[in-house]
Amino acid sequence: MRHRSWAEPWKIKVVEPIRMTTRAERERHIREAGFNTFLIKSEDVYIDLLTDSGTSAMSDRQWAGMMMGDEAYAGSRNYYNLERSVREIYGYEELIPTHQGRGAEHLLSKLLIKPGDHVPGNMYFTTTRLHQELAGGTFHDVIIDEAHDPASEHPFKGNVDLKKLDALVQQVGADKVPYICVAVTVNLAGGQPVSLANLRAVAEYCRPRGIKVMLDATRAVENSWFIQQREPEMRDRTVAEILRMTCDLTDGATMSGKKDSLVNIGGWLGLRDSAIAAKAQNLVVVYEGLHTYGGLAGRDLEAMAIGIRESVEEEYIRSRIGQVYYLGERLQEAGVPIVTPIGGHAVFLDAAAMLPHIPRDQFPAQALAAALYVESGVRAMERGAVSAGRDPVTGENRYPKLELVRLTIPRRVYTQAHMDVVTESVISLFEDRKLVHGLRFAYEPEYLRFFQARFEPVGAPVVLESGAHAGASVDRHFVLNS
Ligand code: PM9
Repeated sequence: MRHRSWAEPWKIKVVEPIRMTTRAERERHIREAGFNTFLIKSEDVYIDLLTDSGTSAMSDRQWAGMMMGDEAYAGSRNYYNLERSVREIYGYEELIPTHQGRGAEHLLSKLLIKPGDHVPGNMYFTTTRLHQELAGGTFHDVIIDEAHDPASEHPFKGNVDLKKLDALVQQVGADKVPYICVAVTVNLAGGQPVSLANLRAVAEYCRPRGIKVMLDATRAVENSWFIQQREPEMRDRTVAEILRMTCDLTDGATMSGKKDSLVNIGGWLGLRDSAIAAKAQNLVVVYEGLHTYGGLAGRDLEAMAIGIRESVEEEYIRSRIGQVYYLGERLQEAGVPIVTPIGGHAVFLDAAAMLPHIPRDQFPAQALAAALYVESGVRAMERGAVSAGRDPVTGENRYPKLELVRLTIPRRVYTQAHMDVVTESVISLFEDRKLVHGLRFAYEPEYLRFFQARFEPVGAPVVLESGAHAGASVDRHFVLNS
């Protein structure tokens, strides 16, 4: 059959202008930002691939819903609409809204973890692990080894290694393991999915031992699409059915609605156990707001209630991940080292493979993200040693096997032409990669350092001297001296 192109199942109604800067301007901006892309002003970014969190374009239905916000302090109708969406689509009876995902992680960690407990998970996530540690727990990575290998083609690189989980439980005792957190997909492994068979095996292992299974459902819709594509017996199931089957295996979930649910703000904690839910409803008023708004306006609750339903439409999810694949495949064709298989929300550049001349303690991924911005105005994010932070006991830097730069695709925001520009920008940087130099900390905050840290160049020059790039009119010869 002849190949037929696909297109997004929407057309554009409102546009937001973006502006290309000159290379000299970007050189100044990155320096002022301490070589941290989080500290660059959004108006100085051309194509913003920092994150897929809260960056989605909402639909006309969602915007219409925003006008139906019931801003009563208590019992807003939008809360009940959200409750209905979560019950029908995710299947959790008990809903505690929070301002975003980490609000739910905070509540869950405080409720279930006692000091001295151990919490296994399929690779760490920054905010998740921090809340577990702040509650007195110790995180243990029980993901399969393939997840730490950027070149492994394992179709479900997010899977839990049951042997690692069992070894931990044997070592510390099941009574010290309140729950396992299973993230679907696994962000820091490259947006890699977990199979339904694996999650079922985890649940079967945990249930008789009294260990709860908590889902990080942040990108569970995207995970469901991968299950549909890659798990043969799931081929004829809808994404919505697979999502529900996934959640049915778990005791609860934390959710950042800012990703899958196509909203700019919002999250929730979903539970089945009404006794734990009552405690969570009590705790949410301490940290977020009343249990029927959880730190959100009524209009935000409504946008999320609608976004949840839109997120499981087959044509939408196909085009969403299709766009990520479009970018990833163009980069692969050009020989740029990326994490494989391509993930659900982002293409991850393998900075360690691209910049072998930069030692790990000079943060190659941080340097690469800074260089990409200078090269092209494309903003990406470091996902390597800077994100991993320091070990809370030894104070030493943690060096995960993966040292990555994440090109994160916002949902329904950019076109294929933007992806082409990003492709050209990365290829151009790849050709000049030897000109990228390392960084060291100039300022290192205590918590989640990647957000606010500042860096300075090690030696000189730092980033690029030359190279073709998207802003063809700008000066192609510059040096950033330390
Ligand atoms: N993820 C991301 O860009 C935003 C903050 S970190 C730069 O990937 C998972 C799997 C996430 C996540 C946020 C959260 C926290 C929990 N789990 O940002 O608090 O990817 O809504 O969610 C980000 P909130």
